[in-house]
Amino acid sequence: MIRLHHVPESRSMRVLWMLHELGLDFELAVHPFDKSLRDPTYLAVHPGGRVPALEIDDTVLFESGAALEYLCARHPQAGLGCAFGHADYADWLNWLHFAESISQHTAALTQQHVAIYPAEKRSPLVTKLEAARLAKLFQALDARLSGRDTLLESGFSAADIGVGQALYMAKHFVRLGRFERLNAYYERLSARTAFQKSLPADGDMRLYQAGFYEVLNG
Ligand SMILES: N[C@@H](CCC(=O)N[C@@H](CS)C(=O)NCC(=O)O)C(=O)O
Repeated sequence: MIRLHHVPESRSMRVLWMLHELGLDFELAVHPFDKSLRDPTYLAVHPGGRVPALEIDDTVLFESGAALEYLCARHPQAGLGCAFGHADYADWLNWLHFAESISQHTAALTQQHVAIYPAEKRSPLVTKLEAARLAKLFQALDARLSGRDTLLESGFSAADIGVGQALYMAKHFVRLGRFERLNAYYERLSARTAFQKSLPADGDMRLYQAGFYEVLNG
């Protein structure tokens, strides 16, 4: 039994994308992005009341990076992971978890632009600093992609799934078009069938109502 607890357009999308890449059968439990994530029934699955939570038989993975690593180890034939001793192993780990470096700033920006009410409580300074820090990470990725189509020498991997999904969220706050290689990379990733299948379904609640949120004026 595989069950993914998911909020559309959130970090759980990276696990959803991975499940689709692997072609597995699974159940999708779609949650609203609200305080129901802190209900005792859900806290029994994810102790922090967050998404994703991936249930596989009696095991629960409640960190997106851990879930991707676990699925890679469980399905080595798919070639999305990288074994210790492989020339790309350290790069695979670094870039797989780089997704979370991106997502922490995206989460801060989502909070500022989307979650905080009333709007006058939002901080122009925080939006400026967090967008600048995100842009610095985009710059690092753009440099990494010089002469490469994927983050690893050995080709498409779970690292591209983690980072590609992080970019899906982050591009609401820093424009990818400023970074030519990164933009082309994201275009390639988002054209994948499994990525398309991980997008919100018709009628799903959206985290982002706007395509882009400018730094606030203060
Ligand atoms: N490091 C965790 C972060 C999980 C996380 O914070 N997820 C967000 C959605 S992107 C969430 O569930 N937020 C709910 C909340 O803050 O109440 C992971 O990668 O799984």
